Amino acid sequence: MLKRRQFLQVSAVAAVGALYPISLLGQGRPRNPLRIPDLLDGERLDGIRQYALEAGQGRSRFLPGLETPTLGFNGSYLGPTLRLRNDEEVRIGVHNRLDETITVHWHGLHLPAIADGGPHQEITADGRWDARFRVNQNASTCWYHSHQIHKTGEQVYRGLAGMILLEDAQSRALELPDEYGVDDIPLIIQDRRFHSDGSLRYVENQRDIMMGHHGDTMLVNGTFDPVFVPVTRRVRFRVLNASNARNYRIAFSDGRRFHQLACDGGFLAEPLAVTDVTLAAGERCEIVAEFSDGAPVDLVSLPLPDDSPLRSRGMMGGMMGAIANQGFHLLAIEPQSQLTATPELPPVLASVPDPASFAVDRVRRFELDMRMGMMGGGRGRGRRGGMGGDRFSINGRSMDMGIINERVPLDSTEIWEIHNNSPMMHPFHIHHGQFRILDRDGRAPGPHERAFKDTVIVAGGETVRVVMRFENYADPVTPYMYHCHILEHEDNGMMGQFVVE
Ligand SMILES: [Cu+2]
Repeated sequence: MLKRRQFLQVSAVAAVGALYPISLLGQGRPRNPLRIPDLLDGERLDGIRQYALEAGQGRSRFLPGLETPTLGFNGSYLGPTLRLRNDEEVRIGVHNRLDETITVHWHGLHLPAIADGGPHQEITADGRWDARFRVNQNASTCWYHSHQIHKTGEQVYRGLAGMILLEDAQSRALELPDEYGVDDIPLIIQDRRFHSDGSLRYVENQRDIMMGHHGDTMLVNGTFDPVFVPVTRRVRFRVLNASNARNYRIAFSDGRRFHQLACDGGFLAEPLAVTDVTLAAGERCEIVAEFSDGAPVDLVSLPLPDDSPLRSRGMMGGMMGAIANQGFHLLAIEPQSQLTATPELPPVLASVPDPASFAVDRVRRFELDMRMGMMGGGRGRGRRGGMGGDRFSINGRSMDMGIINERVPLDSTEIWEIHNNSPMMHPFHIHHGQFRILDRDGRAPGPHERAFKDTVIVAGGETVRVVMRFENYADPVTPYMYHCHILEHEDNGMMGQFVVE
């Protein structure tokens, strides 16, 4: 059970930090029904399942009485949920109706580099781009978002993101809640900052870059102060941290237990009973919660524990402590009076191979650095100097579109040893596919992350080893990316490129 102190922190801190004090939320006035993004199933044409996305500008109503200029796919904010099926050929056509260049990256998908939607697959203003690939991986919850060089943070912040549900034979065979929008619910969690006229505030000072841009107002699926009404006893939530920088510690306000089914890249071996789950930027999880008692409850984000490895160290820890201490209400849940029965969770979800059994061809090391400027810290390792220069780097280099940093042989298995030289955590994301976590500073990963992942938390000072198979798609010219998923860090250089050849 959660400690009483934690609940007090949730309400106290949220009241201070939020644009609309938490005490006013949901008290005697209607909340906003949780928006459910449209489900895009595609249309089969000549054996290819075709999807169409159109990026455009819009105006969104988030806050009472205010309009916010936003970006979206097929709508004013965020995009439809794409449902993909394993082994199907797909074509996703993207039309960029904006007056700026974007890209659309399929985060978590294993596909050819040319279809990845990274910074090299630019879609200029009014341009079109087709991603063609064969779906080739386990059932999972992935997402798509802009990956435009130096602009990813801003474009995602304004709305260029959406969810992807990947099905396979295994996921269809399991008796899990899977009726989209009814008992299988996407939760795209984002924090935003607003001007008094309703427009979005983005990166206002160097701190927003250094710590990553954090907001004081929560949106779930682009809904402010949302309420969800369960009609079934069990509900599966697919939780995506689509925030630019913020870590969440997701829990229920009454401390109830729930089950985690999956992390980024697919199912855990069996459902894991937990009372909270932590998600860094870019990470996903699937959870199932019970509402049989019919009692209303809130989904919240709790302050990080005092000893959390996600807390920054040293001077950075002092600066970021206020953020780590924040708690937020995310979603009010008010079950309908009559709830439809749903089957018990299956005891076994998937067969998940032991990462220690992988035959490894090579170990590569990646060192993450952020230079603190006037604040001190970091280590000088051959970077170019100057304010606003290479403050964020991997192996001493900031992202350079013209440099391939690593060349990985096709059909090889590698350990990537990621060492964080900086005092704050970074969620490290690798394109091309899914990996397993071998260990953290030599210790086994937690039970919640013993499945396929594409984004891994690397705490300040920590060394995390992941093992990944590089296969199926060789292209000596077009690179995949690896980077920090705090988007302001990515945009400012904590990113590198590799080819599989
Ligand atoms: Cu970072």
